[in-house]
Amino acid sequence: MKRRDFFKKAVVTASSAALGTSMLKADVTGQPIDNRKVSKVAFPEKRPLIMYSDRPPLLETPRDVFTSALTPNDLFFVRWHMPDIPTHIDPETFTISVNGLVEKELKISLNDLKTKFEQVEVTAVLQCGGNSRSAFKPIAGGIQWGSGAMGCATWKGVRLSDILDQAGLQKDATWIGFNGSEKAAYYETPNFIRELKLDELDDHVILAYEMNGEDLPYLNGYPLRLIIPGTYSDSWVKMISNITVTNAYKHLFFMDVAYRVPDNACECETHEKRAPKTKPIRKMNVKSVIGYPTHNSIINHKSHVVVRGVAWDDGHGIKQVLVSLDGGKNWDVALLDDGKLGRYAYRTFRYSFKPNTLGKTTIMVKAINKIGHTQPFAKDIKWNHGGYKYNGIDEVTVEVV
Ligand SMILES: Nc1nc2c(c(=O)[nH]1)N[C@H]1C(S)=C(S)[C@@H](COP(=O)(O)O)O[C@H]1N2
Ligand SMILES: [Mo]
Repeated sequence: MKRRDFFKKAVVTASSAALGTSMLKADVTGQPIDNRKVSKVAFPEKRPLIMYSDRPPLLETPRDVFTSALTPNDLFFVRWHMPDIPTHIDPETFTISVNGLVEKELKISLNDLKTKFEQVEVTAVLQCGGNSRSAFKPIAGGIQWGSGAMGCATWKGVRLSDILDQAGLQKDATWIGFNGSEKAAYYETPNFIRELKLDELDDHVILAYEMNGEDLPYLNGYPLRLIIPGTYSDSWVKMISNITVTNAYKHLFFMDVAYRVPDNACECETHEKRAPKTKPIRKMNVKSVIGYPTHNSIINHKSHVVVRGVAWDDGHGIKQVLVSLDGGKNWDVALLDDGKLGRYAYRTFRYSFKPNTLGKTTIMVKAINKIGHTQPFAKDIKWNHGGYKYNGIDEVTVEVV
């Protein structure tokens, strides 16, 4: 660009900013960045993943893993807010304490947890509220995740309600705080604590020690983590050391500032005009991700291609997954798996076609849930400054040769 043209352009931008509303049009949201390479190094119990930071560990699962309903433990994404994660936990001496407004304070060992309570299992999607954040334009604050800040596993553990029953709640108990075991590197940073209102917690909420039939991987919260099916995972506290029952909400950084969206009907705002009120992100919206093929794959002309991927929501259940090969004009129904893993799990889908035109082909996928909610086109996604809850229609572009 010539210098003169640059100035011309700068003038155009300035005048459209003055118009205000035309700035809104510039806030077009696109597709998440989903073709990043995996790191050359791997963390213990993990295969190489897409790495954003090693301290704290921030690891993303590559898109091509999302062709099966269960995400393998060693490919499961990792997100920690604080760098100082304990490096050693002794399962023989580990206990979790339950205190605060309870009749009887408890200290439960792992062994007690596994032998003295009813053992339950739930298959559920764990998705960070910031998953796919890299799609937001202008850029939204936080890790620029592609679509792999999520996974689905079968979690085994004990119902939180059974533990609270054993402790016995006092009459004015209203909030339950969960502490992670890690520490911040600087004393100004608060520890990772989440508070949940008692009435938000149902029987599906469990304290899990097992993931897909094995101990939790260390980085996914060994030896115990909270599982809250249907909700974004910011409250699924890992490496829980302590459960404290209170009668008043304490103002906590991770509850008051992060993982919140505008408290208005569209849950949206603009870069220039922030929404005055916010609310926690909580329930997941309906979404689907294509696992195969991936971006820029080479596909043979007239060969038999089976598009595969996963779809999920907050537990209402997926009704249909639709595929478009013409930019979203026509949609065709994909085949869904039998749904045996339950309403909180991924439903896998498949869709066969024979590419009959050469060159670039874009495959688009959208899911519809049982209450009729679906995914908007990426360009119609509403912006929020935290970059949360992205669920635009997914697409990959392949090369037919
Ligand atoms: N103790 C602790 N638990 C935590 C967090 C954390 O930083 N510390 N991050 C939360 C967030 S924001 C996410 S997305 C999930 C990530 O879980 P994973 O690392 O098992 O994928 O853990 C949640 N639980
Ligand atoms: Mo998260």
